[in-house]
Amino acid sequence: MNTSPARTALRESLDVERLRRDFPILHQTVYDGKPLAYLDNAATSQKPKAVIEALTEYYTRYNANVHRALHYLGEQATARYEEARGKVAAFIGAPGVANIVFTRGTTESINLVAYAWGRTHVGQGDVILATGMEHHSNLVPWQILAKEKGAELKLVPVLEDGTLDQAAFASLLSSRVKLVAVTQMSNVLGTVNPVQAMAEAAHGVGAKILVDAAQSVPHMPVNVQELNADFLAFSSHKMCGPTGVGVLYAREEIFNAMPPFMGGGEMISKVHDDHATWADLPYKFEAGTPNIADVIAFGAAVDYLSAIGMDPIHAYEQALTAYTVERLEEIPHVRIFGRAPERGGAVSFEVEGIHPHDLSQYVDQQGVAIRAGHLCAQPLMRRLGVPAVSRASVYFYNVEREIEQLAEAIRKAQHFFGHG
Ligand code: 7TS
Repeated sequence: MNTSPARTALRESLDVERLRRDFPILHQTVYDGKPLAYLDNAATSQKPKAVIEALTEYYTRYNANVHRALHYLGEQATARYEEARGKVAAFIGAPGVANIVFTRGTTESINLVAYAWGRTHVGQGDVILATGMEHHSNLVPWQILAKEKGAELKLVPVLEDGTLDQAAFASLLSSRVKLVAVTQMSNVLGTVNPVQAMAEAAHGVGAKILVDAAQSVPHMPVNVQELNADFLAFSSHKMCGPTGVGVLYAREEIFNAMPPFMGGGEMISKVHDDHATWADLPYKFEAGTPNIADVIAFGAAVDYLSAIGMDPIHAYEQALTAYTVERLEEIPHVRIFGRAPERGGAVSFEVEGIHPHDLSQYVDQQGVAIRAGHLCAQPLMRRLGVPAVSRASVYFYNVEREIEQLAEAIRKAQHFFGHG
């Protein structure tokens, strides 16, 4: 009988077995009858019935284009679409709906900032400061911008324990820095970065801060005003919502000072033969017919998470992550990457002598879904000195027995591949 503190904390938090019943996909066996253990939540989360039903309901009862149709269905669709915006604004503590632009995902949100804000606010000799643990989607857009503008892109180094080198960050800050682009939680190391303090420091030199919240908003309470973020980006699909929807939050005065990203229908006020004026926020940044169905279902996902509460979700995941680390550490020849004191539920590791791709394929045959590869963080892989890692990532619907299934599968893999 295991009586670890992690296990005790787990027992005392969420009623996970009840919540699991909301997720039809979790209750199946794969291959020759292995129970499915889905531990790839950092890539995408599963969807509860309420979200799946919101999609079906939209298409069966009130499918219509938004913001234009003066008929019953159009008004229903518009009302639900805008309701979702209000739910998202409240969920992240934004002052209002003008701060919330719907995009296709975190990647598009960051590119919107790079194109619309970056091209007007970053010039020759300016500095963009990102970090050595960014996902490619919070790095490549800045590389493109820096190259085009003759600006310099610098990276805050990652320390041995998986935290950012805050002394280096302080020394890299100067009046030349126009933007600090940082992830709130690393999708590889799990590290939670002190973005509130980093925002204060960035503002101290007159820079803006963009927070990549793709891995934080789904897992912990996030309040944009407490963080003092200028921009914040995240994706619906990592937080129980559908794919194809993301959010860009920005301060109103920043959005107002930005030109549009894309031109087209719905983002205009008046169009003349040779020029146009722009719609009010947030519509200025939502050209064309938006992803109506998925935005509405995303609203249902936000309702679902809010009803459970982000504090209990966070507490449960902290305990389950600690339990995951404990179980993996017991296995000989397993090395975990990242030891940050503040961390979330992405646990990357290597098993000596077994390539991460072979390992993930082997554990998959045992019913366990994990991810292997560079995890869209090649600069960080170089820093870690590995071409790829294996990663288990939990959400609030995961349970101890799935972690045990993973540990057992790794031990079996060690026998199979003749290591350990
Ligand atoms: N930023 C971070 C920190 C991420 O983890 C991801 C996706 C993105 C941005 C991009 O989000 P998207 O919704 O626009 O694709 N991360 C992962 C992952 O770790 N495995 O698959 C996708």
